[in-house]
Amino acid sequence: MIHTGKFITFEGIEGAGKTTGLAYAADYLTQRNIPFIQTREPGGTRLGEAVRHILLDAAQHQMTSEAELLLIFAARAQHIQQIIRPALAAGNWVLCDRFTDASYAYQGRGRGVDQQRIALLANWVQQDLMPDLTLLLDIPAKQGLQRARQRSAPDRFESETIDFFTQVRTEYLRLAAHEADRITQVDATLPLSQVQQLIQQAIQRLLPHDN
Ligand code: Z5A
Repeated sequence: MIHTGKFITFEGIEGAGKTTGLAYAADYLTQRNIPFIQTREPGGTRLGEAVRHILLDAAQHQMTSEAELLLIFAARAQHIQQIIRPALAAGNWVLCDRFTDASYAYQGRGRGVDQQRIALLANWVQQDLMPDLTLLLDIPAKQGLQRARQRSAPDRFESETIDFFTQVRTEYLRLAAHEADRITQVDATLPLSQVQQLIQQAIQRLLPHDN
């Protein structure tokens, strides 16, 4: 049997706590001597980080929804081939801040791109690659934005309205209901210690029994 690592993605709207949750998961795997890498989308490769810079640039306000989607999938194709697949094949776990669910939520529900087009691109660039576990950190849009906007000047996505992020959240919740085996929904409004406990429980289910 080929030994492969597990692929865990973190999703949620702006300010839900994905980055905080991923850092906790990284500590948890470190304590158990499980080899892993941590990465993010858009990004994770030189090309992906360059694309990320374009995508987040507030000056790119004329970017069309189609161009946005294709840039995201170009970065994803590079990320999968250069980083994710080789890491998993070498037995490493992969912790990834956002993946394709974000495309259904942001570009599909948020921007109104046909979900079937997104599915077509996903099938093309991912083939059989799917996360083993997706942690959906769920928070109402207003609360998430309050957390996120305490930080810095808003980027191109962060400048969107509450309605936009409410739509994005709705799609994430729909995906979680539809793919309950893969997606674990975590109430991100809970105190951090409880959120971490829920993340730990979900990851534990992926561990071999002797770990
Ligand atoms: N995007 C897309 O459109 N389509 C795609 O396919 C992909 C991405 C892959 C960049 O993503 C943009 O890319 C994203 C969608 C688009 N834009 N938006 N929105 P990103 O992941 O880099 O950006 P982000 O959503 O802006 O991440 P974020 O704002 O850093 O949020 P976060 O990682 O979820 O939150 P955090 O940094 O962990 O926590 C935020 C604050 O809350 C921080 O001060 C924490 O200490 C605090 N926090 C966290 N948890 C708690 C709890 N439980 N209680 C209290 N406070 C907490």
